[in-house]
Amino acid sequence: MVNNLKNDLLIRAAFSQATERPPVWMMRQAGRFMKEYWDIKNKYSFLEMCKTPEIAADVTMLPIDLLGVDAAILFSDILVTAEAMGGDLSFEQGVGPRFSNPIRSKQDAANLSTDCLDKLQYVGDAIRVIKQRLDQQVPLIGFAGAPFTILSYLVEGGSSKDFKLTKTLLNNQPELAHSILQKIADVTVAYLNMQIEAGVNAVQLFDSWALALSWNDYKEFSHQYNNYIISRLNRKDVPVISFCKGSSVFAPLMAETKPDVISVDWNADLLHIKQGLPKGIAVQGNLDPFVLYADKPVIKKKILDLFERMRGEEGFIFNLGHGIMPDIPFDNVKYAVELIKEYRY
Ligand code: 1CP
Repeated sequence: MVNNLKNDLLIRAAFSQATERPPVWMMRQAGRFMKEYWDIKNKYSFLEMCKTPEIAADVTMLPIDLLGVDAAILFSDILVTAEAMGGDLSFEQGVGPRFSNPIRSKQDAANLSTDCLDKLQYVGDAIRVIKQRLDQQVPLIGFAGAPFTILSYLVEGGSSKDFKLTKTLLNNQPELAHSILQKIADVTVAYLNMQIEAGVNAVQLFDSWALALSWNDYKEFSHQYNNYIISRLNRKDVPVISFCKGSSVFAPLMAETKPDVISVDWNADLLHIKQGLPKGIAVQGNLDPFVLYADKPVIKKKILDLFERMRGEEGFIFNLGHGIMPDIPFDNVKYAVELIKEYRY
């Protein structure tokens, strides 16, 4: 494989090649559990941080400099595509993301733009600054939200506990749902290919809330769009990671979309999932992030148990089953990363 990375553990594992230990990075590693994040966040709004390449680069670099993880993930958010399409997005402290113009009618859907890549150029600019800062130390992961998860925010107008409005839309007006999902899928293809063009070394598709769906609804409203996206990426030597909460159940369908890696939530036995996948698909995961609240001997045992379980398997990337919570002690995260970096197969 041709890359100039000084540390390419993540890329090798993603392509199911042998590594001397599992590579480690953590979803939401560039975030609120770090004091240094708040030092920056207290000066700017979240969207200002995303849209100012130098600041996005500063935040992206925090977990590289302070934790020493094996990959950087672009500092941004999955909802920037929805904003570029016309969603009026804000992030309120303690409330989370909000769209003041939720999409509920045919007219709302018709108003969504797909010709909006120019509005996302700041992400390409951020990637170029980050790549310079990284100087090939570790790979940079780009990402986007998957259509169903983005749809849920657009329809609900923000986060949701039960996805009631989204599911009612899927049930009562499936054609309207499909028209929105298709628009999001088209924007996502262009957006991820722009990130690849700008220099990311891997991409992850986040379908965080897929677990809300039944098997049949997942197939109809999530899977086919993820397949549409993944099959249109200019992958070259850029591995594609497919993540959803619900991957314990949906992994066989996710595999049909031919990602290089499936990122698995914490419910399933990771070895069992891996052995059920076609050869050549790697797994990422799957420590319960709540373990990182525990005492260090417990953290150690749970990580080593996972590694023992996965021993001998090529194509394993350590990660959490979902993102780090903001109040997890930094010291525990650092401990986990150091433990993993000392481990040898
Ligand atoms: O107030 C603040 O300081 C902003 C908090 C914050 C941060 C640090 C948000 C708002 N987004 C982010 C960064 C972010 N979001 C990254 C950066 C890279 C990283 O460190 O991993 C990434 C990859 C995301 C992706 C994201 N945003 C997802 C998918 C991943 C997941 O955890 O499932 C989702 C669902 C979002 C929506 C979102 N944006 C922000 C919040 C607090 C949320 C979640 C709200 C909810 O639970 O519905």
